[in-house]
Amino acid sequence: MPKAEPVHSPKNRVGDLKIFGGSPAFIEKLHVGRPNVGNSQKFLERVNDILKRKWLTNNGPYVDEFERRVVELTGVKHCIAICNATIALEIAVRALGFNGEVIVPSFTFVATAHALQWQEITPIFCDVDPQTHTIDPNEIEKLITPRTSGIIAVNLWGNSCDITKLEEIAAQRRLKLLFDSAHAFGCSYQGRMIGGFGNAEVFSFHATKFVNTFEGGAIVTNDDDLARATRLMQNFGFTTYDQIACVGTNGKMSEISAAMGLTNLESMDDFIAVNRRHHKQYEEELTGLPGISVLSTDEKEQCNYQYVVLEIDADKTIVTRDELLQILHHENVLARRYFYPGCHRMEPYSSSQLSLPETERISNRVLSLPTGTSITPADISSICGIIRLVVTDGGEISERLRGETR
Ligand code: T4K
Repeated sequence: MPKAEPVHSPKNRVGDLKIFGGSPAFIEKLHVGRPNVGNSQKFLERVNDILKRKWLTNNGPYVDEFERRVVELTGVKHCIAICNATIALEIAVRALGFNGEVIVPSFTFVATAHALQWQEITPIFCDVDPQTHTIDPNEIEKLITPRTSGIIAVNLWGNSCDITKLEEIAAQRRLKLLFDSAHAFGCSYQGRMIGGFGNAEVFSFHATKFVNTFEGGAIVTNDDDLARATRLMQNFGFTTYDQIACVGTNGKMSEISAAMGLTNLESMDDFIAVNRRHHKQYEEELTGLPGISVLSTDEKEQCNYQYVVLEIDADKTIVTRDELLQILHHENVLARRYFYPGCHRMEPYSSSQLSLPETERISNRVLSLPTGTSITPADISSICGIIRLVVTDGGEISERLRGETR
């Protein structure tokens, strides 16, 4: 597909916006989560090798090598490659013996909650910290009941949770602790790579993640017994050709996915460098705009910078987050309001009428913006130009938008 190029019609006035009759800023749509692809030649060589070997899946050599690379990169003892992170969460939940109730943040992708509910374990939704958007440890204690068996904490956007506090709570209350680190591959906490905390962690290598295996995920753990159990469960429970040790599923990663993963891992540093530059550019170009901030990362830690998260305080911008989203979509900038409205407000979980003030506040003000190797600095300047115009002329824009829908 041809690269999205800005149309040469600068957005100087409100009337230049597509929503009010101007031409769109981009001819092609700009996506959040456009896949990064490393050296495609190298990938195709691997694919040819796979075809020659005629070993396509079931723990082949590429999956082995991919697991070893993840172990090297994270410093964790075991990596079990899985077909996607949702199944990885489900397997980890089962292998850890979670049952009854498990405490999870509501502000996460719905797969975190589904991995529990799918196994008839009740997710108990917890509020999040306004700075990091991760589970608030101070809220957890209130939610623990005799039925609580564990916590799934999410290292959302690659920002780590307060892991020290979570490990303390888990130890004191004898709860299992699983990290959904779908966003946090390549990130660190207090200088240690994410992956080795709690009882286990789960990564996602979905196409939209900065390192992708098309679809893919992994369970990582330092616990030998847990590693053995998850490896069995990921392959129907087979110990040998015809011996079954436990209930299992098919969570295997295919060789072609592992080949993609290995290829992309070779470019991982470049992907991070690009993401980091983009993140910085967004921060710089949007700095000082009233009501607009880019969620920051801890500069002392390693980060993959794969999400650029904008926070919009509508009291100051006048234009709401959803109006800005609508305007950006008209300009072909497909920003996303991840993870609106919070799991506790989503259909399968919304019956409780639970109120989680921070989750509700944050999920009404965040937007994820395009980044990654498909986006250029010029694209970012154009996107920031639109946001600047919208905020600067917020009064006029909101009046026109609201007038038109009256
Ligand atoms: N835990 C957390 C905290 C998660 O965020 C996720 C997944 C999981 C667990 C489960 O991981 P997996 O089971 O998926 O491994 C996307 C991803 O599908 C999902 O992996 C991700 N989190 C979630 C945050 O985002 P959608 O609904 O946004 O996908 P979609 O198809 O709308 O794609 C997003 C954008 O990327 C679109 O603008 C199109 C573009 N895109 C997408 C794909 C797949 C491309 O340009 N090319 C592509 O191949 O969920």
